[in-house]
Amino acid sequence: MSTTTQDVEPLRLLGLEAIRVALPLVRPFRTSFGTQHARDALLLRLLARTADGREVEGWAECVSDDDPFYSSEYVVGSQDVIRRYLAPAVAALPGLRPELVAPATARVTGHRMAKAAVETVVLDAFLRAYRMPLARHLGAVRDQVDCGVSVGITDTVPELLDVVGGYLAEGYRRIKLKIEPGWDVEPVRAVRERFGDIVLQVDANTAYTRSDAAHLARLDPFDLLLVEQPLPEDDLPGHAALARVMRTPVCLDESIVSARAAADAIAMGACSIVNIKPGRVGGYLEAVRIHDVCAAAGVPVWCGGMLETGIGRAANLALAAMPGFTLPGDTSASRRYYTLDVTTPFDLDDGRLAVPTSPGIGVDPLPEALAELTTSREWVIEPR
Ligand code: SMG
Ligand code: MG
Repeated sequence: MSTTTQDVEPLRLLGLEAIRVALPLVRPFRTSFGTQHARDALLLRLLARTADGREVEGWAECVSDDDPFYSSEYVVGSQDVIRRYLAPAVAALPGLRPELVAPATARVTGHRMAKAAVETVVLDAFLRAYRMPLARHLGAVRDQVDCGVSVGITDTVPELLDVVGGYLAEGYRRIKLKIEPGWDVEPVRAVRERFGDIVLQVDANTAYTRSDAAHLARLDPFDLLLVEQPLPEDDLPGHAALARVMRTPVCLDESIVSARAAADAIAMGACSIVNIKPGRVGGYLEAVRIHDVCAAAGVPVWCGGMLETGIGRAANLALAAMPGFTLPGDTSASRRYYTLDVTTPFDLDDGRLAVPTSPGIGVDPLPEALAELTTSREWVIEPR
């Protein structure tokens, strides 16, 4: 993996803009922690100058939600910590390089989604400056990736079957059902019975406790690919105990906040599969380290999703093209989320999305769409 940029000149920071965009979801997304109707997303736009005097732009998306329910981060807080702490720390660097961002911001505890956005906007500008696509920089081995889709909780089982049937007709290669206590064995049974041998998995978003182990083991007869994050984020021993009583492989999402967390979870038998979300772990550089830890341990990984706009989605597709990403991700087509996205939409082709090939993340916002969706713009570092 060539994830360092030591061999090229750093950039000089000219300005950093925080742009908030509001995107209504095509259908509400219900999980064990609530129902989302829209995304209030934070985009970052970096202006920088190369050593040889060229001006370059970088783009990134912060994946925090409106509310601190999936994680402790939320979009207003992310923008605030970027404004007060992260951007000034980066602006104080003598020169900008992606791998300097994490050390420069390490004094700030947590706020990984905000840190990821800041690191990614530097990474994007840097790779654009040197005309290197992110996928190639990360060591991608494929030019398209297998896509799954995450299906929210519905009011009734027939409604769920309609939604799943629609996604299968669109070509998705894997279905993930959100579950919670009271919505688990029956919907899984119904989907398995109706659609037969599809690739099927479930995600509980921490909704169960250790005492639910015997109940969760009732999912075993349905041959699920995995059960994602059944227990609280900080309960690795509980996941290890659950993995001993369930046949279904345990996959972790919320618990995996770093490469060290991944190594620990694997070593203690708390998971046998890992969902990698760059935002949750502080950025693409840490995501690559998690990929490498998992690959060394023979643990398959897949790319999670945070209802990203095309800006975040483009970068995730580059990550998902790395060799260890052997399972379909939550990298769904743009139209599964939004009727109008900030970039040219990503469309499914035979259940796959193409990995962008242009420099950096490989996509730009469409000016008209961006203007229509924007709710506020703020220079967190005034342009100079
Ligand atoms: O981007 O398709 C997507 C969403 C995938 O289910 C998804 N994400 O726990 O994995 C997860 C959830 C959390 C995010 S909901 C905002
Ligand atoms: Mg999850």
